[in-house]
Amino acid sequence: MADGQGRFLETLSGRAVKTPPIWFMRQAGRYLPEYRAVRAKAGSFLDLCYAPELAAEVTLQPIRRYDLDAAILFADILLIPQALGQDVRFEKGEGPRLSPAFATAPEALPRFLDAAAKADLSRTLSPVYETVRLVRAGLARDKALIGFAGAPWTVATYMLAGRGVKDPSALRLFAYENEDDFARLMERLTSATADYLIEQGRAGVDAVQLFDSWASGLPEDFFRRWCLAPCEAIAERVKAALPGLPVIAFPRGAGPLYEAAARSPLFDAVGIDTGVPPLWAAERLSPQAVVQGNLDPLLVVRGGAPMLRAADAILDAFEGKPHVFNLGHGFVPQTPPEHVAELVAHIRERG
Ligand code: 1CP
Repeated sequence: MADGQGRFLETLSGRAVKTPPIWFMRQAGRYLPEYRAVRAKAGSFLDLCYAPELAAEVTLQPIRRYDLDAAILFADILLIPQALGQDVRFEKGEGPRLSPAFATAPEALPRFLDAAAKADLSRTLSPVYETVRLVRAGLARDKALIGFAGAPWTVATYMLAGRGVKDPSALRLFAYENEDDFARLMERLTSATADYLIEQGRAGVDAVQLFDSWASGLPEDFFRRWCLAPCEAIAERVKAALPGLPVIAFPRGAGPLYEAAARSPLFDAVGIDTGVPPLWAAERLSPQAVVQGNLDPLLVVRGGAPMLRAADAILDAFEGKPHVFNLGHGFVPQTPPEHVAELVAHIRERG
C-alpha cells in the first residue's frame, strides 16, 4: 500500500497510483452466498438496512472476500423518501413500491411537502450512522468507507412513479407541468440529502457518492438544472461542513454532458457508465476530474478472457492518470463470485 491513507483516497486527491484502487457498485448483494445468509436472517430488505450489526457485516463481506480498496455502506437510496414520510416497501421478488405515487396523485404532493419540511430525518436514519461507525471500526486504516445517497432527480423518479421506471419521460413531463411543486420537492431532496451525507461523514465515511442512476436521455437544460445543479449544491454543503471530504458524482448515462460534470470543481471524481468509451473519457474528462469506471457488469457474468481483455482496455486508457477501477453499473445477481476474484487478481498482477 502506498501510504496510510490508502490507494483510493490518494487517487481521489488527483494522484495516479501504480495499481488503481478497486471497488464495485453493488459489491455487496444477492450474488454473494454470505449476503444471502445474512439477508435470510434479517426479514425484509429495509429491516436489513436499519439493522446496524447486520448492515455492517454485509458491508464488510466483499472486503474480506476480495481485499478491495473501499467498502460501500450498505443502505439504499430510498431511505430518504421514507425518512421524509413516504411509504416505502420492497415486495419479495419485485422492486420498490412507494406510495402515494405523486405522478398519479399530484394533489397529494403539496401536503406531503408541508409535512416533509418538518420531518426529523435522524429519527429514521440514525441506524445508518451507527452502521457507519461499526464498519469504520472494523476496517483497516488503508481501506476507505464510501457513504452514498441517491441524487435528487433519481430519488424523485421513484417518489413520483412509485416504483422504478425504465423510461422516466412521463416524469419529465410532470416536472414541466407542475414546476412549482416539482421545484419544492427537489429543494427538499437536496437539503435532506446534504444533511444525510454530512451525518454519514461525521460518523466516519471517507468519501461519498451521489448516484444519479436515471440521468440519461435528458435535454441539456433539464440535466443542468435538475441533475448537475442539485448535486453541486449538495457537494457544496458537504464540503462546507466537512472540508476535504471527497464527493464522487455518478450521472449514469449523461453522455457528452459528462464533460459538464467533470468540469465542476465540486466533484472530486466522476463515475462513468458502461456506454462511455474509456479513451474518450481519458481524453475529455481526465484533465478535469478523476474518473471511476467502467467495466460492463455483464462481462463479469461471462468471466474469462473477454472480461480480462475489456478490463485491460480500460486500464490502458487511463494509464498514468488517476483512475478508480469500477463497473459501469452494479453487479447483477447471477454474477459468479469467482469471476470477481479473477478480475481483481488480474488488475493487481498488472500493477
Ligand atoms: O437483497 C435484496 O433483494 C435487495 C437488493 C438491493 C441491494 C443489495 C437493493 C434493492 N438495494 C441494495 C443495496 C444498495 N442499493 C446499495 C449498497 C450496496 C452496494 O452497492 O454494495 C447501493 C449503493 C444502492 C443504491 C441504489 N438503490 C440505487 C443506485 C444505484 C443503481 O443501481 O443504479 C438504486 C436505483 C436503488 C433502488 C433500488 N434498491 C433495490 C432495488 C431493487 C432498487 C430498484 C432498482 C431499479 O429501479 O432498477
